[in-house]
Amino acid sequence: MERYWDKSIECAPLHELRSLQSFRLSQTVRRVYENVPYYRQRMDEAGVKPEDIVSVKDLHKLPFTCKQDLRDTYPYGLFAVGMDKVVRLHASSGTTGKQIVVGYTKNDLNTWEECCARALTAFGCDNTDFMHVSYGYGLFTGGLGMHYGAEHVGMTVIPVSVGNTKRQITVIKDFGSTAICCTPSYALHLAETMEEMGLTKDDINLKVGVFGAEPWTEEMRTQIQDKLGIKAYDIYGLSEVIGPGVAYECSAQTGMHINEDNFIPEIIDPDTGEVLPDGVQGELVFTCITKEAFPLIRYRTRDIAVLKREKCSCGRTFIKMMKPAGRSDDMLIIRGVNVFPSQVESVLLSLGNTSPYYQLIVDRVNNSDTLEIQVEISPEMFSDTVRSIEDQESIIRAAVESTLGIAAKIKLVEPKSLQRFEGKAVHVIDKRKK
Ligand code: DLL
Repeated sequence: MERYWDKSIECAPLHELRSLQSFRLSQTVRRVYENVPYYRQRMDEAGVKPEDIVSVKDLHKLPFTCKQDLRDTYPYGLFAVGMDKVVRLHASSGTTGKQIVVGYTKNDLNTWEECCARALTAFGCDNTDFMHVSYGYGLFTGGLGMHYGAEHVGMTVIPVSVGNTKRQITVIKDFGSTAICCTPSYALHLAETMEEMGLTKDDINLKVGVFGAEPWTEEMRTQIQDKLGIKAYDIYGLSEVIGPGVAYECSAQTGMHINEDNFIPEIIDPDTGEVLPDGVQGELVFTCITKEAFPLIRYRTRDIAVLKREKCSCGRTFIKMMKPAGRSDDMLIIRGVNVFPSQVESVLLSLGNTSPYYQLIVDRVNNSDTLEIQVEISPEMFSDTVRSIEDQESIIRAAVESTLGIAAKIKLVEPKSLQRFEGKAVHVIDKRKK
């Protein structure tokens, strides 16, 4: 039976949800106009006044906010309350440039806990569960976000953070963890380490995995579920908007429901900014309508996704976002063709006997882009003949070419020779960016 944290809102009729969103949006816009000079200036430039925004239908009149705006106002320029009301700061990892800072009031932390509690309840967790948190604690929102969300549900939280994988497995085994949250790539690394320690999924008590913070494919889900003996769920979020819990899967696992009473999503054409209809792929944009300290207006996430409002078997009415293909800044353009690392992952894992560890190396030789895909072979294949390894390379080459539409050099490498990651995995080395 489907379980809800707050059925009245998660399954609210659409017209009720819309009027709540419209009310909260108009209030938020008024507040940022009054309290944040940056928003006031941008709205004045666009010729929009707070009174022009009375419903969700008016959203498109507002200017976008992008990562550069956050950098330009670093550190606190977009905060809408005084620092005396701010009780927590987090920061984005800053892998794609200068870091940005986000702030939370006490109410914002409550909102965040609620969002994560809804997700965990949809995943079947309750106060009888033990939650092993292996997201990093610190400025990254993964650790503390899931920590307080799980406590809110009443789960027994085990705040392990990242690192020391063998010890993590001992903790999972000895403390009887029934749920785990970490990046999907780290879940695979845990499974691999467990095997090295001579343990199987029958030696642990895990039932549920809460995975997000990086793109992962359905094929990866199958591998993780098989290796750890769990049901793996997807959770989405970003620091700028609140952290994990912006969207979450339900039992249907056909997309993630967005907590629409807090965040209004839109999909836009990343080149023109035009709002696209549901079902069309584009860049995901969020407007925060309940946040006090850091209420972003039409924030361009750079995540490429599709929104679908359809009747869900779980009963929730919140719109669903399909698994994001990746970020527009992770998208590689190789000889004019758009390539997401997640597409390569999908091809590799669908072929069966390759491992989920891979790396894309992009370079430019004689003014032409080159793509090499290094894939770890499974330990069983390692003992095979050179001939059969070559055969495997050509099978992968053909599959990659037919899916991506470009040729790639495939290089099979020894088991465990590629780097493992405790947080977000890095799958691309782009030497053209030197
Ligand atoms: O990664 C927050 C988070 C922590 C989400 C734990 C889920 C679980 P940032 O470090 O700001 O915040 O990175 C946000 O990560 O824009 C996406 O590109 C990517 N991302 C997050 N969740 C998913 C997901 C956290 N489920 C960026 N699938 C986002 C694909 C995801 N990508």
